[in-house]
Amino acid sequence: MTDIDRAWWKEAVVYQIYPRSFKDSDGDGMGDIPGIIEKVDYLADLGVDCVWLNPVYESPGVDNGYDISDYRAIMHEFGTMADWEALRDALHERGIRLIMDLVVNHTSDEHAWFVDARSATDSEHRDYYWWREGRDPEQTTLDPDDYDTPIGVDEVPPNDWESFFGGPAWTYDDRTGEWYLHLFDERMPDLNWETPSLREDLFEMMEWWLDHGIDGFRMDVINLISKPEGLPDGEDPTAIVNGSDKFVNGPRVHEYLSELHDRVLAGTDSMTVGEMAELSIDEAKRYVGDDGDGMSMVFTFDHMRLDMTDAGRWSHRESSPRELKETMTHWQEGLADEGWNSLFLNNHDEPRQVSRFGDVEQYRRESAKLLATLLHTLRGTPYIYQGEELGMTNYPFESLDEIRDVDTIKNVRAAQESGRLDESDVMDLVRYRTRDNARTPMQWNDAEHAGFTDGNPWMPVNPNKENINAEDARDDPNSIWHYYRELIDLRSERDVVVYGDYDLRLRDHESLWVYTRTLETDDERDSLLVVLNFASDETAFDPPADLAGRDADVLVSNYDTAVDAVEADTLRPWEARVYDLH
Ligand code: TEU
Repeated sequence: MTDIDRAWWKEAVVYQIYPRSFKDSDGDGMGDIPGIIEKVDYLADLGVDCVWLNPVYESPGVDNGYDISDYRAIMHEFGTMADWEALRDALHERGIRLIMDLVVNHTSDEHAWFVDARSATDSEHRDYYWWREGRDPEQTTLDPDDYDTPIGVDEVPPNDWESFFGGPAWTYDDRTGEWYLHLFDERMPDLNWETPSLREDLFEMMEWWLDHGIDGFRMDVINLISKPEGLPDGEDPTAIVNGSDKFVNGPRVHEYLSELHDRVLAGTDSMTVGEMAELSIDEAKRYVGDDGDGMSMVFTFDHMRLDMTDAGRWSHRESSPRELKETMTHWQEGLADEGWNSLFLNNHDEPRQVSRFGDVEQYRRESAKLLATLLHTLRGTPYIYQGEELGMTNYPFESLDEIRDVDTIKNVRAAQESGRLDESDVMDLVRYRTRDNARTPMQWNDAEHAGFTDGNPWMPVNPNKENINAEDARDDPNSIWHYYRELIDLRSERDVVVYGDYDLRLRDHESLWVYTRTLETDDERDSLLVVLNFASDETAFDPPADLAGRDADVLVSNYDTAVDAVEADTLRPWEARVYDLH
């Protein structure tokens, strides 16, 4: 018997908006908040329940807004605080909630706190960041030539940690002769959560946004905020970046997040989703479990690493549908009894899902619909990344000159310099992996810039906007867009889709992903069977014995399918079926 522990954020479908690339209202080629307001009816028609808005705060734009210089101001290219309030109201009027991106592992180096901190070793905000003296190269295995230090400064950093964006995680600041930590770009210094007044300033900022009527936060790299005593060198050569064995899920992270929850979120109906790479099930339960830190759910990334070798993101290996099934099933089963999964296959940091996991050449529409069926019938909260509902694809980049993403530019340069990446492989890998695949403008129609802007877009529009765009999709009843609507409607109509137990069947099948969702409450037993053919070939489906012959009808399918029972059948390429079991 399933006791239903209801929550709005479990029942919701969340739509992620990357504001730079969603809709430009003033012709400067950059998306903005008034542009989003123009599209709130589009979101309401799609049927989503919540918007996750990527950062719109004041920022110099080193990392497209993840480098915040003022947490309480809107970046002027995106509009004003009045525009933001109008967007909030427009969404709420349509029953759509709004969660904001919370970036509190680091700030921009232009934030007033860092400007003050770097001015003097005894400045008021010095301890808001991580400052340390360098080390004598002789005392380490580090090579001074690997670091940019002024002539006469014969030092290496305080430890050997590396940045996610390539290169060292420390930069020498000659104003005070010390090094500061940045796990991302050198213009994004890490905040030191050990400083109580910093935590208080951050909690007050979060309360300020909740008082402005938001419904929760997506918490950027939130499991990096605690760094270990002494900042020791990394010890795990297989770590995703050197040192991440030390700073991921650090010693005080749960203390900090519990304090944050008790101080800011307790007693509110807000939702929090923590972005957490490198997470185990047990560690996840410490964040989202019954005795955890009070977070609603987490973004985990095991399934985003399957096509990488041990060399990390800037590598590529072929992964299989079975690996994806096993990895996502691990999390379905791992959080079945406590905690809650987020469900996504792309976002602003990842390639487009139909290009990565589907068959964009032969079966783009069918495979996009199959991936949508998976994300909207697993147990957890589905996240739709802007354009996914159209089956938008990766962009055909020809040259590194077209790339704007700091992560791609710096990592590819570091890989080339270290010889890890041959010149001949660079563009294939960049085309496959770059975050810019997700940041090309939303394709509204087949006009010159896909209806995104009347100006020159900051990123090139995908030429396939000719046949992949919202206007055509909405006019085509068989489009991917209408299929998403069907899935979203199914979720709102049937509790079993949200709360039903997940039970994987045909576990060893290489290309079929078959599972039931079952919800037994005091007054009903509801069961669905989901059958997905992750292949560009026909695949025989032999139902599990206990389901063979069971009366059923097909609620949703990406082909015309009419059956009245669960029977052996041949599934067509990328065929997806959701059976209602009677
Ligand atoms: O991403 C965190 C994270 O894991 C990324 O650094 C990822 O490793 C990188 O994007 C390459 O895959 C969050 C935000 O989603 C990302 O957009 C920011 O660049 C990053 O944090 C720093 O704030």
